[in-house]
Amino acid sequence: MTLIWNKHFETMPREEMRQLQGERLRDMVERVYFNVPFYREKLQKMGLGPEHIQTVDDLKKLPFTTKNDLRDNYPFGLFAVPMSEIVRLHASSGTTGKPTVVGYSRKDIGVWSEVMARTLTAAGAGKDDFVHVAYGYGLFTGGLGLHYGGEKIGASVIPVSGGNTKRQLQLMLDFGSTVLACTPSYALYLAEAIEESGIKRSDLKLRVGVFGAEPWTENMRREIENKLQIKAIDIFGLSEIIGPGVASECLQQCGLHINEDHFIPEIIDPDTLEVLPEGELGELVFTTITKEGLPLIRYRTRDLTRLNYEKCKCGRTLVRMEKCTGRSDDMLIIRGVNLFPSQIESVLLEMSETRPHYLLVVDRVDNLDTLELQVEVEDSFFSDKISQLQALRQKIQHNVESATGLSVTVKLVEPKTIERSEGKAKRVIDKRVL
Ligand code: DLL
Repeated sequence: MTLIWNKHFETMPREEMRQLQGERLRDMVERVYFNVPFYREKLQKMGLGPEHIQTVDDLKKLPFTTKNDLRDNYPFGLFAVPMSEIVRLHASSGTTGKPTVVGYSRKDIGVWSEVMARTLTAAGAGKDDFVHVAYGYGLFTGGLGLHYGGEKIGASVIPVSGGNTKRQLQLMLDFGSTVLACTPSYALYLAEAIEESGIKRSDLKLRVGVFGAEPWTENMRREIENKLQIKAIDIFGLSEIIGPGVASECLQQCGLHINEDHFIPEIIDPDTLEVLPEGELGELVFTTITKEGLPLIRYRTRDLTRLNYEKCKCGRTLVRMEKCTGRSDDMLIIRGVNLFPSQIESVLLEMSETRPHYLLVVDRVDNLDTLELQVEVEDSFFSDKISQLQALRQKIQHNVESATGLSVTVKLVEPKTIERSEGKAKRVIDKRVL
């Protein structure tokens, strides 16, 4: 049985979809023009007014929006409705100290629940399922996104959140979780924990997993599917656009259907910013056309993928994006948490004992990401007592953790031992084999 949550939009003929997108785009551009000074000024400078945007073909006239624009307007500067209309705030990593803040109106929360209901339905979940949400709850959008979608389809939602693996397994066993929602690396970690715990696979009712928030490969999919004996479905999203629910696979597992009645995708060349033809690999850009709280015009995701407009075997006509495995910037995703090397640099620059010469070594040990920070210490400090170096290590660890939410192993190295580069500094060694 092919399950589709919203047949009307998910199987809409392409011509009709373009028409709808055009109407919604027009309406959205008018809203931001009159409500967001940042966009009004930007459009005015380009000699554009709402009257210039009539159809989807006019999209290419519009300017791009970047994460830096969000940072420059921190925290609420790009919101298009008064704060009294905002019912929820979430945040994700910014490129330096300040996070990227996103706001939702009540209607936005409704749209989010709708696209998450589509996501879960496409993965084969329904009202008889127990959805075990092991994505983090909090400012991260994973936990609450899956939560609202799960409730919307009438499933029994188990809001376990991340961590405490032993308890996760106990609940999975006792409550009979059927749908697992977490990052793919945590799914593998859980699989091994199940093996070690002595719990028999036949005692668990798991059937399917909805995994995302970080890149993962077909190899990793096979490993998860074999180890957990479930179907592993890829789900994609980003906080700026709505959170999870932007795109998701169906049971055919051949590309992620983009909810394009809400988010129009384009693929651009990240260097020339030219729009690329269908099927070419490039950077994914989204324009939100229904969002009220934080509508974004041509937002550059930095994720690399390609689009396929062919109708899927499942019956959906929604455009599909290929599994995303790369980015056009240096953002890392470690245990599902986004990290820009520049965030580490800001922490080190604020401390007098360290120099901003550092190297991040990322690895995956027993399916868990590890992060080591090698950092050069000021000359005067290096000759000091071991206990002082120990205290410094802890201080860096603490500062990095409070700035990024990630635990890190710190290794202090002597001045001038980290390789200098004549061009772009090499800040990261990523040893993970996905
Ligand atoms: O990761 C939202 C999410 C939560 C998606 C739960 C799926 C499941 P952010 O923290 O803002 O939002 O991070 C967004 O994560 O630009 C991609 O680089 C990466 N990403 C998200 N999903 C996938 C995926 C959430 N399925 C950034 N495959 C995005 C590859 C992904 N990368």
